[in-house]
Amino acid sequence: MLVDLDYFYAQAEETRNPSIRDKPVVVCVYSGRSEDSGAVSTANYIARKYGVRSGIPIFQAKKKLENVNAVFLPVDDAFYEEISERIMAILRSHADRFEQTGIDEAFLDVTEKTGGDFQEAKKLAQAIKNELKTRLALTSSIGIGPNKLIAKIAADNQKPDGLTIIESEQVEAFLSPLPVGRLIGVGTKTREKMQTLGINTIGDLAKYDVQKLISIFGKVLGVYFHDASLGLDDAPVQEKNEVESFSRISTLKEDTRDLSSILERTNQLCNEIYNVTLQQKLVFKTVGISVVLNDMSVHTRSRTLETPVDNVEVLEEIVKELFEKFLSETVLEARRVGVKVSNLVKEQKSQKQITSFFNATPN
Ligand code: DGT
Ligand code: CA
Ligand code: CA
Repeated sequence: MLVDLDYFYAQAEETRNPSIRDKPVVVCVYSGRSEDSGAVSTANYIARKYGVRSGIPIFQAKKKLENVNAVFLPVDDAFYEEISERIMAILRSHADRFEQTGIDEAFLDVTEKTGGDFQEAKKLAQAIKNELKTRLALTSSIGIGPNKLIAKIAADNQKPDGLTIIESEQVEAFLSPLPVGRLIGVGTKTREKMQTLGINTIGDLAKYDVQKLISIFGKVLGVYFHDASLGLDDAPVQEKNEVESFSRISTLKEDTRDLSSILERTNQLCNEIYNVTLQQKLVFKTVGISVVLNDMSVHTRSRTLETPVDNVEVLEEIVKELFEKFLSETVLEARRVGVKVSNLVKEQKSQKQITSFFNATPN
């Protein structure tokens, strides 16, 4: 199955401020050049009814939502990553094999635990949706199929809060009316090329002579397009052992610029993160902080070391230095503070911890 969270960044924002749930919510990447320059990252489904989509300019979204009580928010990556980690921990616990493919989506191979029974898989998917809902207040859409290709397309079939099951014998009927662009690997250019060949739907592609496809797109792609149009895919669900970072963020009891009250909180976050890396036998070279100030602006700072940190005191010390420096650059008060470690490597005994600390270079 493929599990994909609905309108992820905007829904994450709704969980920390439920009062915006019944309004259009638009999460934006502000470029900073002028007040409204930048693009929409994502929007909730209420805003989508007004035509707001990922990637459109912010001023266009504002125009579409003129005279509507809409909420525009800046992206807060550290917060979404933290929620993503919690989602993935839940999903992983339900899978025989697990493969995260984006901040808000993952493949779960559940063949063994369901005995290959689609009805069992459906029950499991419903249980996963319920768990995400009760524990994290998030809705998701799940697609179940005989392979990854079908599961992914099935997950997009019904959104938000969808659950679509495509059994082997339903594959052909499911795929054939869909536009070719729904296949992974068929982007705008390929789609246009296929259109000139009279191929509009996946069914058209399935009927197209494979030798002709090969002569046009080359052997590898030609064969792939042909197989994909028939729903054939035998790629395994494979754990990618490359979690890129761990982060935690937390709202302070009150807005403050007092270093010791900030550190009291960040030291807790450091300990939580450190315990996770310890469990997974990982060490890290980059330490970052994030701060939301009382004007709601978001800031990040980081430092990369030459050798990995494998000691919580060193982590706390670097976080302290980053905050000291950051506070000297602003007159505002901090509202939320976060810690993030990245550049993860498998732990090797025999590190010179103190040296690694003195080798610290800012970035
Ligand atoms: P969905 O799955 O259709 O309900 O909506 P989303 O928002 O979850 O869309 P998805 O799964 O494609 O992307 C996950 C997150 O990635 C999304 O919440 C924000 C971010 N994202 C997606 N597309 C864009 C984009 O074009 N620009 C930027 N900056 N971020 C994007
Ligand atoms: Ca999504
Ligand atoms: Ca996604």
